[in-house]
Order: sequence, then structure tokens, then C-alpha cells
Amino acid sequence: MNKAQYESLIPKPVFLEKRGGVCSLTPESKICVQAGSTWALQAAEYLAGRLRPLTGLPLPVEEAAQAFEPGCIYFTAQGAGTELGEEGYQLSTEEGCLIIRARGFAGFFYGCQTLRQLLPPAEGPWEIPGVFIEDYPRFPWRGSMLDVARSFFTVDEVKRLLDLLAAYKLNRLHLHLSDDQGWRIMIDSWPNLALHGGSGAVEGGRAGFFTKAEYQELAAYAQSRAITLVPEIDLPGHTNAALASYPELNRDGVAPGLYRGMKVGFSTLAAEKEITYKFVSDVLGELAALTPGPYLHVGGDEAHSTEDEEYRLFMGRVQDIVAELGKTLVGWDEIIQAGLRPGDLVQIWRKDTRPREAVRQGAKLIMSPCTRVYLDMKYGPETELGQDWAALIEVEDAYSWDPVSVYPDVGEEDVLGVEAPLWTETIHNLGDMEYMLFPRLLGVAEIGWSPRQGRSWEEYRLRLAAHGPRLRAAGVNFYRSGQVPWEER
Ligand code: IFG
Repeated sequence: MNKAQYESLIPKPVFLEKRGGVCSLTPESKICVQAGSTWALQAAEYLAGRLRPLTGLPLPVEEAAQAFEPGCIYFTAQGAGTELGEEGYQLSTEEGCLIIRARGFAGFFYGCQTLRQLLPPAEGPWEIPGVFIEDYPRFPWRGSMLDVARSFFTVDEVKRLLDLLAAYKLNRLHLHLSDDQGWRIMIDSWPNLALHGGSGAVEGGRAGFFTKAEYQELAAYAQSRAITLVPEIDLPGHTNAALASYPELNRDGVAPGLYRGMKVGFSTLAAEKEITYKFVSDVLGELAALTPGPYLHVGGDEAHSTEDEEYRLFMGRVQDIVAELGKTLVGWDEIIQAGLRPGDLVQIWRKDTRPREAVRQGAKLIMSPCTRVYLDMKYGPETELGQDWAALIEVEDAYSWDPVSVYPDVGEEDVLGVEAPLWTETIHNLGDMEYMLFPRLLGVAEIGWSPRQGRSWEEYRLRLAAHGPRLRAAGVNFYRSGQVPWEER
């Protein structure tokens, strides 16, 4: 077994011990599930769906026989210790078979992702090397964000992204559904938001919107890959598409035109008008009913055209609306100045913000520092795509940082996790999306999952190099950074 199968695992497992023997998959191999475990069955069906086309083997899924048969893959909750939590798993080769032990769907699902990486990426022999792995995540929030508002992305393109996130044990996809340039979700009580506000885009971008059925299809697809969708309606700024769709939302009753530029901070809802809160309540109410996850992201960023006092008033009423809907509020770090409530989640993005103030008010932090994980930033000066206002972010820059060390007065218990946004002012298609996200997103996945101690760029860059053939086999249009000695095998 060449080293790649052991030493190209991303994210790096908490504990891995090489063992003798292999589990060889053959036409007689089966995927066996502990009787009665629906989570294990769902994960097993998912795994079969991936391995059958890859290997050409039948790999039937069956309820587990008592004895372990060589060449078979087993899913069982027996022996899964509480230290694994919901997302952890144990993966081991025993007497020539492969056993995945877990306590919940996510754990079984993540065992499948590691198993996929222990198999060769493209051709046989389909042998899983002798190994014992015990693995679980450091942070509960490990994600990315896709801005579908500047430029729209289709259901199939978002599903492709969800598949790639899942392969690296990322479990959150934040969808930025509204902004100045576009409104991307149908709201029945305000149909013009999508019908008119969805008909524009940033210059060179794509118009469009998700119907409710399409959005629910994405939410279900995400859930089947242990990913929670986090929908964002950006308020009170970044609202030109909404203001263009309904004159009555505007302070002077006049609707602006659709906006195709790249400026920010020029739009605001009218905090003094009562209709604004009916709008917000209707929109968030319909979105909350569509979203199985517990989160509603209300934006709050760059409200440069909203007076400070208006902003505080507005955000206070938005917090009431989100609370009445029984959802957990997420907002960009500007919401700290509006006053937070215990349990709110603050997404830290700016270089100069006050996370200690947020934690003091009982909030938890999602770390998205613009100088490290804003993946619309260019890799280097020669990168054609992307922007450079925050920083140039090469693969090493996106890897060599830690969410708990960004601010001196923030501790491990204050941080919920990490999220890498992709803003799409200049990213208008799937190939460009993949180019900007990969390989930097693999480093973010490792920061979110793997232990902090022992993490080093020098070690990771070789593992990433060995992982290259797997990205190629998956057809990912990834950036071949000169910082990584890519293996061409
Ligand atoms: N900042 C804006 C985004 C986007 C981004 C582009 C936030 C929270 C710059 N707000 O990041 O809408 O324009 O890099």
C-alpha cells in the first residue's frame, strides 16, 4: 500500500495507528449495517452510492450478520465510546474487514469520508490499509459561505459544492441570499423580491432565484450530507434589490433601479417606517418555515447609510422577530454595537472588531477573518479572479493561523468554529468557484476539525501534495499553488 493512503488524509485524524493486514474489496464484499440503526443504514447507502461507480463492485447493503466476514465493511454503534460525540467515529481494520463505529449519523458519515480517502482515488486494487483511527472534531461549526446574491448559482452547482464540503467534514453552508445586486429566494408575501429583485446581478454575473421547492431540495440534500444550511437575509444595509422591488420600502417612496456595480454601504431599509418590520417579519417568517436548521443569519454588515441609533433600534426588533421564530440569530460582527442577546452568534470578519464585547454579552464567535479565509481574495498579484482589498491569501496564509489566537482575549470556549466565505462580485461560474475555494478550503476544514497542537504548514503541505491526485480524480478545478510540491500520480 503506498504511503498516500495513510499520509494524504485531510482533515488529519485525531489518532491514527498503522496496523498489519488489509481489507480488500472484492465482488463478494458487502456493506453490513447493525440491525435497527437508521443512521448507519443512511450512511451505508451513501457510501455504496459512492463506491459502486468508483470500484465497479456490487457492494450490496445488508443488515449485519453476527460474525465479521473478511472483505466486508461494517457499521455499528457497538463499542462507540461517548468521547466520540455526535460527529466522531472509530474506523479499524479487523480480521480483514473494515469496521466503522459511531454514535450518530454524522459520525458514520464522516467515517465514510475517511474510508473514501483510504481507498485509491481512481483505480484499484481496492484495498484499505491496516489502520486504527479514532477521530472527532475540535469545533462544531466548520463551514463555507456562498454569495448567490451578487451572482446566482444553480441548484446543481450548490449541490456540487455541498458534496465537496462533505468530503472534508465541513458541516455548515451559509447561503448569502440577498444583497444590493440581487434577491435569490421566493417570498410568497413579497413576490417582487425574487421576480424583480432576482432579475439582476453584478456586471457579468448571473440573474435568478431559488423557488421554495428548490431551496427545500438544497436543505434536504445538505442534511443528507450532515450539513446544516444557514440562510442569510442581509439587513438593514445591502438591500438595494429589495428597495428596487417595493417603492413603499424606501424612505421617500421611490424605488431605485437595480444595481450592477461593486460598491457597498449605500443602501438601507427605513428603520423609522413600520412597513419595514412587516417586511422583515414576513421574509424571516417564510424563510424560517423553509429551513430545517436552527439558524437565521440577518447580516448587519456595512450599514453605512443607517444612523447608529436607527441601527440599534432596527437590530433590536430583528432580534425579537428571530426569537419569536424560535431560531438562533447569526450576524456579521457589526451587530456587536447593537447589543447582543445570550446565544447570539457573531461572525467575526473585520480586522478591527471587539469580540471580547460580544463574548461578554453571551454570544459565541464564528471566525471568518477577512485576511485569512475570505476566499474571494486573490492568491497572489497574478491571480485574475477575485479582489485584494483585505489581503493576498496564498494557500499557506489560509492555513497558518488559528481561530483562538486571532484575538488575545478570546479563548477556546468562546469560539464555535470557522467559516470561509466566497463573495461573488468577480466569481460567476462553477469553475471559478472551485478555483478560489480549492485547495484553500481544505486547510480551513483541517483548522475546524483537527487538533491545534502539532499542526504545521511544513507537514500539511506534503499531505496536501499527496492529496492532489484525489482532487484531480474528483474533477475539481483547483489552483496549483507553487507553495505545494503537487504529486502528479
Ligand atoms: N465585504 C462585504 C461583502 C463583500 C466583501 C467582498 C462582508 C461582511 C466585502 N461584507 O464581508 O458583501 O462585498 O470581499
